Amino acid sequence: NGNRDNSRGALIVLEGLDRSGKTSQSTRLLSYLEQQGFSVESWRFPDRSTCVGEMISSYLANKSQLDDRTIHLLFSANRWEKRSLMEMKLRSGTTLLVDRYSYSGVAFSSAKGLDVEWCKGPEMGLLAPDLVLYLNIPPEKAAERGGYGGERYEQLEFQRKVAQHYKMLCDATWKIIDASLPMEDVEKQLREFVMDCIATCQIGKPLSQLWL
Ligand code: NYM
Repeated sequence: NGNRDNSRGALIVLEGLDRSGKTSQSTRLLSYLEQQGFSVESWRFPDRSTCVGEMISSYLANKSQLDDRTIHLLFSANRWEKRSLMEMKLRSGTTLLVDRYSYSGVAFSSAKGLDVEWCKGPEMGLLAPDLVLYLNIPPEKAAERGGYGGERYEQLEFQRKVAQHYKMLCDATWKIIDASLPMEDVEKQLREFVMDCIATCQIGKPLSQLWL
């Protein structure tokens, strides 16, 4: 880890609709990588532990109202407040598995009708992921999975729009995985992509920035 000059950890992001299985998969990946002896941490956005995160959490629980652009910028600020720690961890050789990132930011806000380019603006300059694992599931199927928790956005009609907006963000760092397959099959595919990605970062792939 971190001994060779440009060796670093990988920035790996999981994205997908609510109930697509991101959180379960990221837990499984974390323990797999730990068992393999990698230095790895599991992160998630929104990070509800900060002041900004508390505002977001209260908005999601419908305990406060904010206009669409304001909440968008708070989600973004919540990533910015973690950027330097993120960079430090990666450079010291720790791989980060991140449950949601800027793609959620843009997909959810633009699904409300905000302009996509406007939504991308505040994300520019955040660290670019080395790999985005998109857990692809039909919105109807996700809705059948044990129901939604009742937070804002957790409604079938809206999730359908989010799915369309996610698709516009897909680039070369994305792997699209069929998340309606059994959990073990999904996990197996994720492991392969992740192991490849970690190896590339260990040999010194440079860190880059998002959407500049
Ligand atoms: N969400 C998440 C956004 O709208 N913008 C963002 O930038 C991020 C990171 O928050 N429905 C939405 C997507 C989810 C909700 O996420 C809470 P989670 O993973 O359920 O805690």
